[in-house]
Amino acid sequence: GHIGGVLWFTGLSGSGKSTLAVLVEKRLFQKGYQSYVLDGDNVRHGLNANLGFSPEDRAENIRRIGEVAGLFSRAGMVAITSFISPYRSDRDRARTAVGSNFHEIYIKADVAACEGRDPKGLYKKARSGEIAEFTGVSAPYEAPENPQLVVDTVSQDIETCVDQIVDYIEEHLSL
Ligand code: GGZ
Repeated sequence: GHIGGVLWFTGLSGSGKSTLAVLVEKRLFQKGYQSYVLDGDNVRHGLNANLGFSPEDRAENIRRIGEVAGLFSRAGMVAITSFISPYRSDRDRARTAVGSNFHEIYIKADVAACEGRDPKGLYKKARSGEIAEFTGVSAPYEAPENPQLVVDTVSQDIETCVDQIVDYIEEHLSL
């Protein structure tokens, strides 16, 4: 039957989460599935506009996103969440809020690779101290220990990564 799910992307800034989220959403749309990307643009600017990047604010950011993603999932849609979500405990809480149908997908790229890309110049600002508590530079990133899927964006091109995620979805979500 048609049931929804949550594809919970986690990874550093610049790892490719948002790029992949949008491309996966497009592929799901072409297959006739309802999906929706939750990301900084539509969540941090709205629902979570009062939150910053302290550990407490990140925890609350992820808590709310977990609840919203759970609602999408229960409405029968596939929510693709694109947030760094650096703390294991916060991701585990999101998993609990969603229930089964939570799929943790590690968008894997190390700090050196992300810093080399630095599309928005944020790593540069983090190194100079202009941005404080920047994940991977001056704030921690706790890599997933048992993710459902690891997508390596350093050693694979973007289309291969999209294919890997879509293949996973077709195998593990009952859409
Ligand atoms: C990390 C920051 C920070 C700090 C602003 N640390 O590359 P981006 O710009 O578009 O993605 C980053 C985004 C991270 O927000 P999340 O909601 O995903 O973070 S978390 O899950 O940890 O709550 C980056 C920008 O916001 N950004 N300051 N200090 N990223």
